[in-house]
Amino acid sequence: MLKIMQSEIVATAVRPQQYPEDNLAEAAFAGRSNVGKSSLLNLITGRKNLARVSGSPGKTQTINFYLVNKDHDPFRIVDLPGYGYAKVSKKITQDWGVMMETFLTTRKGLKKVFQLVDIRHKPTAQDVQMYEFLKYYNLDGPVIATKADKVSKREMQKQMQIIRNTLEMDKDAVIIPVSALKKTGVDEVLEAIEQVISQG
Ligand SMILES: Nc1nc2c(ncn2[C@@H]2O[C@H](COP(=O)(O)OP(=O)(O)OP(=O)(O)O)[C@@H](O)[C@H]2O)c(=O)[nH]1
Ligand SMILES: [Mg+2]
Repeated sequence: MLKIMQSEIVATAVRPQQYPEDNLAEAAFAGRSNVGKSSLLNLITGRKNLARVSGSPGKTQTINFYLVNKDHDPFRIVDLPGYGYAKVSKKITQDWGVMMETFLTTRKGLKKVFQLVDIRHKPTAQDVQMYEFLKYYNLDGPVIATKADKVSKREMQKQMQIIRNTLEMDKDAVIIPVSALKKTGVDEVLEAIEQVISQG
């Protein structure tokens, strides 16, 4: 079982020249702004403030690279900037698109992208678009249903089925419910990361 012993931010990028230069294996987190990407990173690394978390959407606007376990079987987790929050200019939306597409289509060490969706809601049109894009490039990894503490056990099953149907996930594709608040789902996410990182 993967254990995260050590983690640190190693790059903050908006363009490829700012990416780490080597092709170390990477897994990335994508999803709507405010869905809980940075919180998930903090949860699995056991670090409260590794990635900045905020109540106001649009906190992470750069591609942030985190080096994990640098002394033993190192890999990177990449926290991607969120999409879908209101009040952004057309220019920022365009820049976001270029930044994401460039990263997702050129990154040699990138194994899979974990798509995060809020367990309470049906995935948005942008979530669907994002997941389709990932599938097209064979980058679709497990889907993470965040904020699982906000629903009952029964509701959880129902919502997961809605997520599966709306994203048109493959039968064998996995959804992992996670709560950063209750600290649940960590082992499942670590196991999924281990699997993704070790793939050829
Ligand atoms: N109840 C609950 N709240 C959560 C959970 N995960 C995140 N949040 C809250 O949701 C808000 C946004 O979390 P972030 O981790 O900053 O979200 P993000 O996806 O990184 O957002 P951007 O950086 O804007 O893309 C914060 O107020 C978090 O405390 C969770 O599992 N349960
Ligand atoms: Mg963030």
